[in-house]
Amino acid sequence: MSGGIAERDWAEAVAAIKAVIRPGAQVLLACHVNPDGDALGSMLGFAQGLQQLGVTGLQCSFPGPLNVPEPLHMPAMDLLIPEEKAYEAPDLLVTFDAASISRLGALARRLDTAAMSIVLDHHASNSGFGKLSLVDPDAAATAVVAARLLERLGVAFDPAIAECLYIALVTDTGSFKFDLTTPEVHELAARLVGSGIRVGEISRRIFDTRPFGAVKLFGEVLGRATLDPAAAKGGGMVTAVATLDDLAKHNQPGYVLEALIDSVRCTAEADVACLLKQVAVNEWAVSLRSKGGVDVSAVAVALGGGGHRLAAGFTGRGSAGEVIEAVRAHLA
Ligand SMILES: [Mn+2]
Repeated sequence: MSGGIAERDWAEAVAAIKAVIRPGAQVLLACHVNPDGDALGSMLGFAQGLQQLGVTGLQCSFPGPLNVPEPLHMPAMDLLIPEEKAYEAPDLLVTFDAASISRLGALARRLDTAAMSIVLDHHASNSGFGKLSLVDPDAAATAVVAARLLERLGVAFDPAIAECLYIALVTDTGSFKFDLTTPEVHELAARLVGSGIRVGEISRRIFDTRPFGAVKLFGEVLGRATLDPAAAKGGGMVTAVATLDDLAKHNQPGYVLEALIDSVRCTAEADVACLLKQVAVNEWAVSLRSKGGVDVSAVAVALGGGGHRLAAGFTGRGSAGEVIEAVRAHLA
C-alpha cells in the first residue's frame, strides 16, 4: 500500500508525527479554501487519529469564513478555528487536498514558519510545496493517503474517524463510481463501514437531500443549458450557467450548486461538461468534467486553476460568454 509514495517518505511522516506526541506541541492541520468533502473529511478524520495517538495542541483550519455547508457537517468540527487564530509557527503543519499554495490563502505563510510541514494530496498538479510531500495522483481521494498514514501510525478507525474519512471517500469517488475507484478504495471503505457508521444516512444527507427551492433552481439552470456538438474537437460540450440572481430568486445558498454538475455531465452528446457558478459580477467558479476524451485539468491549469484529468476547475473572469469562449478555445 505504498501507492507510488516512497517508503522513506512514509517513514519520515510517521517520525514527524511521533515527534509531536508530547505535551505543548503545536500541530496545525489545514485544508483548501471552500473545502469539499475530501478536504474537510480527510483533515478532521486525520485530526481525530492524531488525538487517539495522544497529540493534544491540535488546530484545524481553512482560509476564509468557517462556514461548512450543512450536508458536510461531520464529527470533530469543534476542532475548526478561524485562520487568524492559527498557530503562527507550529511544530508541525499538515495540509490536506490543497493542490497548490494559493489554495491555502493566508495559511500558506505557515509553510515558511512551521518547523515541519507535510503535504497530503492526490492532485497530479501538486508541486510538492511541503518539506515532505505525500502526493499520490492515483489515489481516489486525499483521504486514501491520510488513511494509509493513519494505519501506519497504528490508529484504529472508530466511528467518528470513519465517518469523516468515509465522507471524504464517497464524495471524491462520486459514490464509488469514478475511474480511480480501485480495490484499495473498496477495501478502505469496508474497514470504515466496519466501524459501524451508517452509510445510508450519510449518503442521504450528502447527496439526496435538497430544499425544494434548490430543486426548482436546478430545473431552471438546466432548462437554459446549451449543447455545442462541435466543441472539444467534435466530442461535444454541454454548458450551464447559474447566476447570483438564480440563487436569490430561489433563496438558496451557493453551495447547493455543488451537486448541479452531476446533472449537467450526464449529457450523452457531450464529452465535456462546463458549469459556471457566478461568484460576483464578472467572476465565475467554473467546473469542468470530461468523460475521458479530454484532459480538463490541462484546460483548468491554462486558465489559472487545477484539478484532475476528468474533473477540474478554475476561476473565470469576464462575462459568462467570454469565459465559455475561453474554455472552448482551450478545448479546440
Ligand atoms: Mn480530493
